[in-house]
Amino acid sequence: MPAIVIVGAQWGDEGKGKATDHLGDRVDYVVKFNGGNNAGHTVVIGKEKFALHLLPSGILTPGVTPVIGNGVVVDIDVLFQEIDGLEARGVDTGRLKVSASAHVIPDYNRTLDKVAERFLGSRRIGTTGRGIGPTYADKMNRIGIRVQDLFDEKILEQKVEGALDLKSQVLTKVYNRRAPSVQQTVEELLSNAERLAPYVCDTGLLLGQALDRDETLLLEAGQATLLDVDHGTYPFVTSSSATAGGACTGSGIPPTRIDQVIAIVKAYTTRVGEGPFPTELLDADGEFLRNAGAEFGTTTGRPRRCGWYDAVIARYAARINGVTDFVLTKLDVLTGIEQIPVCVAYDVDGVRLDDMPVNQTDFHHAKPVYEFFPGWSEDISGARTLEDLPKNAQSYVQALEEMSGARMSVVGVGPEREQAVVLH
Ligand code: 2SA
Ligand code: GDP
Ligand code: MG
Repeated sequence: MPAIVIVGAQWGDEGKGKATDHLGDRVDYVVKFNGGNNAGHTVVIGKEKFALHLLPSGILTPGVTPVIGNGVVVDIDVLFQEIDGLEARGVDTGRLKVSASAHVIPDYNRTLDKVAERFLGSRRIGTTGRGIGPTYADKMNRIGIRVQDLFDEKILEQKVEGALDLKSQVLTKVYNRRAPSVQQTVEELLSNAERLAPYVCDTGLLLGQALDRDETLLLEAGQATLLDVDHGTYPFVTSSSATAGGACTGSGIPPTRIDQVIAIVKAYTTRVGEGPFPTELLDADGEFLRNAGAEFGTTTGRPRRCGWYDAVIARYAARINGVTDFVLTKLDVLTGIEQIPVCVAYDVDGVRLDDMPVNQTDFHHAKPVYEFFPGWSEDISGARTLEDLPKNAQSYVQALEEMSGARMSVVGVGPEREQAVVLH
């Protein structure tokens, strides 16, 4: 059986962690294929709340093998902080596998991320400051440090020297910061290498063999479609491939082995960081969504920008990712709103567009064309079947399905594992 991909359809924080955890007991491997500890996935199990950053959400399911794929960038200190935190709460993390080809985040890249943002001023991206962008830049620039380099000190020294030859100039001449010495960086990277060694392997081979044995893989994206470096709202994106295509390059699984692509989409929209957001609400409605949906960054605590559901974006995500199923989350947050606006198209300087504009400037000018749907006031957090939902909530889900380009298979009605209506 299959390889299933889970992606975010919007700008992240759609509830991918909960969805991955929900599928956890039906899969053998959960693979994180992009991003790093910029991600924040919240999983609520009974009274316990877990915030995962670098570890795949499957770490919480006994029997599942969690895998950090080659497409991930790894902050080794954060990795062990997370492992220690989970172990202290009784979670067994011993099955974790880490790709030998994943890149590591040296301290100089955290510094560069933060100072570059300050330097950019009003043109900043609003990054999480975790060194993600500079580390992917190094990967593409072929001066990155990989997990496997930590196990050969001579090679590591050569690679750090090569990287610092270029990066020291930027740190000192452009940003007026002190550059670390080669030895300092080597020591920093080696400090946890011995502890890391037992987790490291050829994860592509491991996953390929698992597929040959008919085992099930869940490939879990960090961030989301509109934060993807190719398909997102560039330059206001993260620096990795967060769409379904990235699941292949970031894990070593070929496209022909992917059977299902599930996109997680919120019943409204949020974004954290800078960049265009056509349905953003800067009024009391936005405040209502932020409070009712507890929309604050899982990693940085930043308040998330909130707006209505955008069907243009959902259709785009369906197309780019080849979505087979949507999981619609946080429907419960809309309870109590009399008329729910949904963006069905954009008005760009007087022209109606049903698809994402090709040009970024047009996207900055896009004004939402709204249709309105009657709301409901009943508490829906206990609903488990479609019939348990009020008629207007059923119609809202149906309308979103019709305009979003794929079927809605699950509807989330609360943060807990079992708070979901399964439709297919
Ligand atoms: P980066 O740090 O280079 O990846 O930032 C680039 C952009 O990507 C956005 N980004 C995110 N957006 C939503 N959620 C993310 N994870 C955390 C969460 C965020 C947090 O789950 O809440 O805690 O603030 C995430 N990670 C990156 C980022 O805001 C920039 O717009
Ligand atoms: P991710 O990055 O996509 O995994 O999402 P986050 O964990 O950053 O943010 C999603 C938040 O919504 C988390 O706090 C989840 O516990 C919560 N959540 C997920 N699904 C639902 C739902 O259906 N209803 C409500 N009220 N909260 C949900
Ligand atoms: Mg998140």
